[in-house]
Amino acid sequence: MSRNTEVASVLEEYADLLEAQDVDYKPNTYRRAASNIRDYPDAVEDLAAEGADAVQQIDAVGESIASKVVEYIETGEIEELAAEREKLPVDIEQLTAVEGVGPKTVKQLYDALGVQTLDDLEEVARAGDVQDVEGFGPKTEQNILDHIEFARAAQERELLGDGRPVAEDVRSFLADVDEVDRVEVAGSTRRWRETIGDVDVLAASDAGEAVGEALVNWDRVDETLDLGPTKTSVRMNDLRVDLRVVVDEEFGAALQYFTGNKDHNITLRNHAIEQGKKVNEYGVFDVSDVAGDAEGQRVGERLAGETEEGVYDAVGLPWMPPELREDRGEVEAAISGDLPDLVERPDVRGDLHTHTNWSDAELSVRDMLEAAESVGHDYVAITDHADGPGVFGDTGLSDADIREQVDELEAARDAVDIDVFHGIEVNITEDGDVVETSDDLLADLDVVIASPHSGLGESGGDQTERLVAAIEHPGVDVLGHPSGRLINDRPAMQFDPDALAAAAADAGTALEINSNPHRLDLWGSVVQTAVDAGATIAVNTDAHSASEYEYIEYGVHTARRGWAEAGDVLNTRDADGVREFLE
Ligand code: DGT
Ligand code: CA
Ligand code: CA
Ligand code: ZN
Repeated sequence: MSRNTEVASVLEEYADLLEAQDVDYKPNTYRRAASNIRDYPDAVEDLAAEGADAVQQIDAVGESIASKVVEYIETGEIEELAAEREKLPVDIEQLTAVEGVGPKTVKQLYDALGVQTLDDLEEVARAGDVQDVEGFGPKTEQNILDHIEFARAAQERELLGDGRPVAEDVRSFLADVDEVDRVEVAGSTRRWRETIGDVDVLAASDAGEAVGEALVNWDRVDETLDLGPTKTSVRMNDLRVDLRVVVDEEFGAALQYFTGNKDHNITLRNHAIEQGKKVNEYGVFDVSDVAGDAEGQRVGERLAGETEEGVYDAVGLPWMPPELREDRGEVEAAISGDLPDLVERPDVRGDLHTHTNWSDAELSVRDMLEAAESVGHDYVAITDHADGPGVFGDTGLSDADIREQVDELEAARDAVDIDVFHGIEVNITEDGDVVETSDDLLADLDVVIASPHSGLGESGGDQTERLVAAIEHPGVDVLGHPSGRLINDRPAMQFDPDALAAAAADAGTALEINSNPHRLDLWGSVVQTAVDAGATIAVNTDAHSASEYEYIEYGVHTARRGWAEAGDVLNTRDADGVREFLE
């Protein structure tokens, strides 16, 4: 992969340091640029090699940011950033990961108490020193203590959205290595878990040494952690990549084993034991005639191991998609023949949540429609932000704005060959109402998404009532990113999944899977509860740019982690089917 993520986080650090010093506007300009660089489909270092002008192709990247990007790529540092770091020598990324601690708080705590790291922060909060700092109190101090653990845990796992592209690149690199017979991604990345500890890749080869050598000599690898004939580990893009090499004959068993998760493997092994069989990373073995004290992993009659299908088949089960392998009842369902027929990417026919330059995105209505058409959608909904609590600055639309947007939408409609829905994303107030958008207007629009944008995090206590009220609001069609979580940055609101699911099924309001890799909200276990209760799921991207339409893949795999079939997902229907649901 490219260095886009790395460059983005450097710019974000600069933005935080500027904000800490009370600089206006600039921090947000840098953050917007950082976010676009992170999501830019081409490698920022290639643009930088062409010069600052080329870097400016990226939306929201102006002259001064572009020259800093070039400086960073060329020298490994940015002089102005180094100066800011000297003024405020703290680990600002780590500290601002604590909910409720922003850049300005970091500066106050540094000035008053010399806090530089998360450990320092924990120490002074435990000692009760934070509440004595001017502008702080016992409540803030407790809040910090409550959220330190989450911030710490968040640093240990990476986003699937960062790991998946690396895993795919490693796989295609290894597929071209002569000594490699087969190669697959394994582990949590293959199960599409929303965060990953490391990336696991499995190769089949008779020449493990050469395969490991090939990987560590690849120019994309930043550091070799371990090199050997069966196991090689490297660091790439700040991720750990574990490569295992096995013989082709045992590839299926190894793939099954290293895909996990651990609990799924244990349940599967126990199922095998009941049949006098043994499943391990080398194969499936009939051990019914083997003496209890027989040594070794490859004992008894070998039944399977070359393919994963063979492994499951040898214990009387159908192969099951990796997304299901979380030990949430999949082995039992496989035994009784009740595995779901999971939704697939091609089933999805449109996107019901997108933004334009009418609110906080860059592209015009027409550009977003054309982009939707070019990713192959049959329809798309434009759903810009309404005014309301939690909506960034003045980017939210008033009723009058929305009425005005109709004209532009009508004009743009003719430019594309897909169905277009006009919608809005309204804000759920703390008491569950949706405000500042009149009921009349909501009734006139094709689709209304209600999302929480304020009162987020877990500090507000149980928010079930608030979310259920929004679900039951007669104007609302879809509950958007229901928990408000930002993975590793902001915890999900607390709510009761059963209550949410039942209310959604009852009211005929769809529950969103927001496909943005920073959100993936809702997620597997809650989706499974919703699907069980008969609720409808909407897999949306919340695209704020053309490239973000591609996030749909993450949403689809998240739906699969929730056992969703095509019939459970609103946007697998054709446009008329969606219209019927919305009415
Ligand atoms: P991660 O990396 O924390 O996101 O999660 P995974 O699932 O990728 O776990 P990882 O990388 O530690 O190991 C890869 C797979 O190997 C895991 O999903 C299941 C298997 N595995 C690892 N350790 C054990 C174990 O102690 N017992 C069993 N049954 N399987 C294991
Ligand atoms: Ca892993
Ligand atoms: Ca691993
Ligand atoms: Zn949105």
